[in-house]
Amino acid sequence: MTSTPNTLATGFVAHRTELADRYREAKLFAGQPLWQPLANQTATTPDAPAVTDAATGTTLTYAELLHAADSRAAGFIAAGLATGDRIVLQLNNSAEFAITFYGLLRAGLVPVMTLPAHRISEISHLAVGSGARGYVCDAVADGYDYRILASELRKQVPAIHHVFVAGETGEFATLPESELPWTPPIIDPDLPALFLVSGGTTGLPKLIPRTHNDYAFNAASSADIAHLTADDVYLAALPAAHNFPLCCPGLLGTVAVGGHTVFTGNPSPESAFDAIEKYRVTVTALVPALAQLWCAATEWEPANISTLRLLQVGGSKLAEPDAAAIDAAMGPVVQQVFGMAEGLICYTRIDDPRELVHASQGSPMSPHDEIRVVDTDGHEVPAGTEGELLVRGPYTLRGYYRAPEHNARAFTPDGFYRSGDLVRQTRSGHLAVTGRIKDTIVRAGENVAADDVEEHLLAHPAIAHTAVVGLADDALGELICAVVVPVREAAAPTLREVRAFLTARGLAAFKLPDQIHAATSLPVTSVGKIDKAVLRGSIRSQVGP
Ligand code: OOB
Repeated sequence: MTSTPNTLATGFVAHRTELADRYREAKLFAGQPLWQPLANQTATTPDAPAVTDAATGTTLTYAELLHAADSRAAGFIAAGLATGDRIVLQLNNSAEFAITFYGLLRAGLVPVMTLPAHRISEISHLAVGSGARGYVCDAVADGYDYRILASELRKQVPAIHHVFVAGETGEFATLPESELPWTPPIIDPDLPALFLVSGGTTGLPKLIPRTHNDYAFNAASSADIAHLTADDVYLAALPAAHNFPLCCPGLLGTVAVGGHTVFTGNPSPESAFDAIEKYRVTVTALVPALAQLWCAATEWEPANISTLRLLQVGGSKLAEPDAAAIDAAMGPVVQQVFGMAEGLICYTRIDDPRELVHASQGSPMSPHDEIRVVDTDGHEVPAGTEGELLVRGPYTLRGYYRAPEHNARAFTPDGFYRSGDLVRQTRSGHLAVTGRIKDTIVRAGENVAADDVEEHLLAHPAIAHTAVVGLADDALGELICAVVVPVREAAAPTLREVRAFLTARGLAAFKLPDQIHAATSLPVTSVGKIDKAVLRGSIRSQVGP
């Protein structure tokens, strides 16, 4: 086994570049550790509620959260961990998540933010890639025993010396606590504070270093755009380690303004609506499939959710009619969010006209975000034309961690990240996401964007959800296969009906589905996006190779 040096140096040290000078002159960066806002809020409003665990009803004030984080930090250090060590963090949504996350930051340890749905192949890959020395997990959550994963990880990755378990620890150590005196180490705010994992649905996830400076900027700017104040209550319903509920504005943005974050591990409307009513939640973030479910549930769920003023929806494309339907059901609450763990976040703004909020995925968070929309030759296309989105900016990565070969392809020579997303940009600077470069089907030599066909299919009154995938075919290269989930109590339309419907909507003949499969649900990734790789596999196993 090759040994990985114990270093956080990323090979692209942002603060030495001319761009970093530009950001510094614009005073974008606080030059402080990412935990600083927690310490500041504790100094000003120690008794204000900071985090609540909806499952147990436990609330910690700012003073209690900082104290709990510090005793955890002291515990990690007493266990033998040292500043700069990477720790794989895999906790479900709970107050323990916040305590442990801030504990790691206060100790100068660097969390690798994995999601509860990750399993041994992803966790061991991320542990090796980050050179981690420790792993923190729940004992059992959502019916899954993470201690089994932990044992396997210890076998596969001997560098993992420390395993800490929340709950019944089994053979492992408990989440550490120590009241020994200890002071947080001085850190370089241009080094990574944490690693996010890439959200791509193909291949193994990659490590995205986020510095103290860039991530604090992400949190503060997002809070500003959400008009977040100390009176806001943010519900973390998506997995809290994901960039969206963690920092857009999420937990970190809420802490930045002294607000209250409520964690729930159960985003179903039955459970989440009760939490909204009980804690008077004002802001939350969902993926489109959940937002649609909530929208439908407003018809039968009795809980009063009228405190909710902002429902952020992102992670995958929210279709225009669905955005309008949510507003109609819940008041003008929708904010579309098009973001990526790699950096760039686009938001619709609270005072944008509602039609724009429904029809676009927003505009970049910072005036310092530089956007290019390019054709396959890398030339910029005019406004209104579809192209690949390239981005460079103060909080967008300059390279994946320890991935020089991949970085050579993923960035332009002048440092723009090639997002792989297809977008159209309006003259006002708003972006509409039109697809993914890899999410195209090549049928008889024609390129068909899956999203394009999906949007037309969703207009069918009997179709609630759909995903369009390509299936290998000897004659045509690929066939267009539509998997549809019918609306409640409706039968899925037949292939003939769907083709007639799409033709009537003016869809080109070469984009019409060749196959249709009815399903009761669609497989989703760790954060709830449709998992097309799994879908393709299951269709293949149904119809044969
Ligand atoms: C968020 O982050 P990731 O890293 O899990 O996934 C990023 C990718 C984007 O490149 C894009 O392909 C897709 O997810 N995406 C959207 C979208 N938001 C993300 N595609 C269409 N419409 C949208 N609104 O997913 C993420 C991170 C922070 C905030 C929000 C989402």
